[in-house]
Amino acid sequence: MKKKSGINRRDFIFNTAKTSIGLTLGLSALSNYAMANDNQKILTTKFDTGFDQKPLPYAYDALENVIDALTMEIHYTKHAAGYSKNLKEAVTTENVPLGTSVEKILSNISSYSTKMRNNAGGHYNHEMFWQCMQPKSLDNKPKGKLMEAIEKHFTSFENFKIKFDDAAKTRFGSGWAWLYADNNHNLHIGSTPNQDNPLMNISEIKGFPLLGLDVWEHAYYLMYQNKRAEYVENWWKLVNWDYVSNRYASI
Ligand code: MN3
Repeated sequence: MKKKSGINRRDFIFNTAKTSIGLTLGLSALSNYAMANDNQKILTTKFDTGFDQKPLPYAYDALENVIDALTMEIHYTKHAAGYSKNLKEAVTTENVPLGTSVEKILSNISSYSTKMRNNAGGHYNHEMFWQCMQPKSLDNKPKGKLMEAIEKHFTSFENFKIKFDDAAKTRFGSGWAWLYADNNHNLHIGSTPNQDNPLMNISEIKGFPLLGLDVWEHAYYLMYQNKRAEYVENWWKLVNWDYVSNRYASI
């Protein structure tokens, strides 16, 4: 993986511009500007999320035995559809400039309403979640550079799964478990409450999400009831590692 170090000419010009803007607008404006631009680096990927739902990449019943068809249908057509609809409403009400991406909104989410936070997060998380899964395969493991990075950061794939499972099982109430990368491509595991995610400037964990697991009860309750751990364990059979690898390669 390429690492960026030192100050090149472009950074120098950019930082100089930042300083002049800081002098004009005052220090708090400077720190907001700097924060938005630090996040920007990691947001510029080919995985930009639109405001509308993309079609589900498989049938509702394609994940049966791990996630039942009715759960998938309600999850996609009711819960996730609601986040997309409410996000678009919030974008209109809060006069978000035309052309602003969902990612950009998330990176500056502290400037918006709770409605925006819940629904921009909800929409982004679900659009990613559907792609993170595929009909189950037998030997389901990451390959290549992603596997190397997982082994480097978590010792082994098994150890990585234990840590991720722990993040998913111990998230109290509703939320998400994440594998995410920081700007130096180091991998981390963590969880967020509700529909928050690591792209949000208010999140305790920050970075680019590579793999996300929905641990809201609506994601598993019909089949697993209170047994979240069983859902999490079964869910590994569905992970679309090619998609996760592509996200990793995009940063
Ligand atoms: Mn959900």
